[in-house]
Amino acid sequence: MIKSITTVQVVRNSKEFSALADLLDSLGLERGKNWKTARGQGLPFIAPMGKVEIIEGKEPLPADLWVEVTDLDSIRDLLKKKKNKIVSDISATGWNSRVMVVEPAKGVKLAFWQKDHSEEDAVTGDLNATGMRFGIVVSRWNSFITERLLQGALDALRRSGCRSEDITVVRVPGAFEIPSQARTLAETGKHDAIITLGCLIRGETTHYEHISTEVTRGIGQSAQESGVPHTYGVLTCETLEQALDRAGLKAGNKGFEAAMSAVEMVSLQRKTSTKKSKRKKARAKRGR
Ligand code: DLZ
Repeated sequence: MIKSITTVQVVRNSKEFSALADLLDSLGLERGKNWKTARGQGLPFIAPMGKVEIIEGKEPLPADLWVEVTDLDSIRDLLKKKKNKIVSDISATGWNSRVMVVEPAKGVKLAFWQKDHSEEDAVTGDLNATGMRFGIVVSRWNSFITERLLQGALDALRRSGCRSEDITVVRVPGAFEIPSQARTLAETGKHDAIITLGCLIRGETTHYEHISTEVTRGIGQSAQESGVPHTYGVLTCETLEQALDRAGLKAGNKGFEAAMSAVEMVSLQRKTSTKKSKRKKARAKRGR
């Protein structure tokens, strides 16, 4: 049974190694376990989806590594900011996509590509947070976990282009207090989305079921009644170990994920909301 397939990209020296690692980091790929011997080093990056493609014929292939993205223009902005060498700028392919080739290390060419949106494509949110404003409600209970969630969320927002001054962080005592504060922030009309972060651990909380149900219900209700997207980064775990895994160890960082979902939801809401609801929002803003 196959467990995984790895595409290897060899670079010439440790400087190029770091340059490529920085690039993949900045694109948000998850780092795997690195290795180092007297003869070299390796660092895997885990993509959300991988495939091995066999090709035959005369189709031009300007790179060995092909990275499919959801927002090619934002990737170009990011790569330019990081002073990566763009070998060929965004251009249309003959197969309903756009492609751009970069060379982060000599001879290492990466092609970034995005499928053209066809009429039947579903409407989806983009992951570009430029110009968006976020409120983050984070609880202090189990702060060694929730602070990691907060760092993950801030990291996600900044990497997506959100300015620090457009992020408001509010701390509450425990998870139980998250919904009311989330609603208060949502009702100010100053935030495009609210990100909620907390950590409930069953073993430490006698009323675990009651609190977690109430917190989840309250956050959902605040989202529905305010019309402001809320995302859920409240961990509900059996043990501390499980919580640690979800706050940056084995199972990623749920704060990062909640923040990315918030960016996507704001973008989606902007694309799908009616003129009437946009006018209502603008009126609320003027009245604040
Ligand atoms: C009281 C309590 C307990 C026992 N456990 C947790 C927990 O695991 N995670 C959490 O965020 N908060 C906990 N709390 C605090 C409550 O959420 C709330 O802050 C207090 O009961 C005060 O209203």
